[in-house]
Amino acid sequence: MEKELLIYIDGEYYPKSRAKISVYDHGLLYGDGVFEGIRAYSGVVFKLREHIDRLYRSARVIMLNIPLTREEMIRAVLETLRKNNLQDAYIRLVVTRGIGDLGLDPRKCQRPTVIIITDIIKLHSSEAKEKGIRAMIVWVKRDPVDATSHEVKSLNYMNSILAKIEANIVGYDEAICLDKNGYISEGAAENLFIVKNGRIITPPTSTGALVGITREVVMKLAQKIGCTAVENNITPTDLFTADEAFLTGTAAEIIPIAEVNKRIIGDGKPGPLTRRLMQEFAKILGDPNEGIPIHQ
Ligand code: PXG
Repeated sequence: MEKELLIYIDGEYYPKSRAKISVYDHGLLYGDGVFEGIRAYSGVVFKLREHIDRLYRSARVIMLNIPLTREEMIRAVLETLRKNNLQDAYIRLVVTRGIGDLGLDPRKCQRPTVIIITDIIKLHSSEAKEKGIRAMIVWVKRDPVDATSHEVKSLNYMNSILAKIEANIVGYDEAICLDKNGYISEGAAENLFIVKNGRIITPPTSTGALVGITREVVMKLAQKIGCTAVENNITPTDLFTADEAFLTGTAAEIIPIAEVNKRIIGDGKPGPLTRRLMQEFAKILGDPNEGIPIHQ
């Protein structure tokens, strides 16, 4: 039998089939917790420190005291990868409010649950990267910044799941959410960019979008190749008439958008700037300066 992956739960390692938490955990009962999705490429955990910083920022907003220091958390992630002998991996870090009673009061939860899953990554189809995807602006509005917006990367993902369901039922590859003012916010689990007159534009996080790590990397890469990258409100019309459009995310990396609600973006093929950014992005993956090596 193939050796099972080991999962970290509260300092202990369990084989995948036996890695379980209580049904009284408020992460399950209320989506009360925070998480990160991270990747390792060729033995380097890409932007690990940035992900850890975002995790602790999310935790601060929901007043969750993570029982590990950032350095301990980094060591635990690396150790889990080493135990599983992984070089290229998808890493899911979850910190829940922990075990409580059936009421939602978080004060009943004594100790947060810390989970680190490291697994092989299921790649997006290469066809999506070569041809671009078909996306749909859905009726589900991105939760606003005075509610459960994705400014906090919480376990409460119903907003994104509803959006994804809408795209699924009509056969689109991805969903795009507007904010409550009608501006583009982001995809179900990706940030969105458009290219107009050689400039790249992404919506501000005041639309409820996540401060994506890939989003930051792409904005820096754009500047490096001499292209202006700005945050600005994007209307559906701006998106329909963009020269190019693409999505970014840890799992997605950079994915060109070929079509939105049946409007062809540009000439319907991945545009030159999108392709250039995809090339630049591929170059930094696995670079020890762009993350933390698993074996140090
Ligand atoms: N927006 C949202 C709402 C997200 O959940 C991104 C943007 C991109 O952020 P990063 O930091 O990854 O560049 C995300 C990413 C998956 C998956 O397996 C991805 C995410 C969450 C859950 C699953 O595709 N988040």
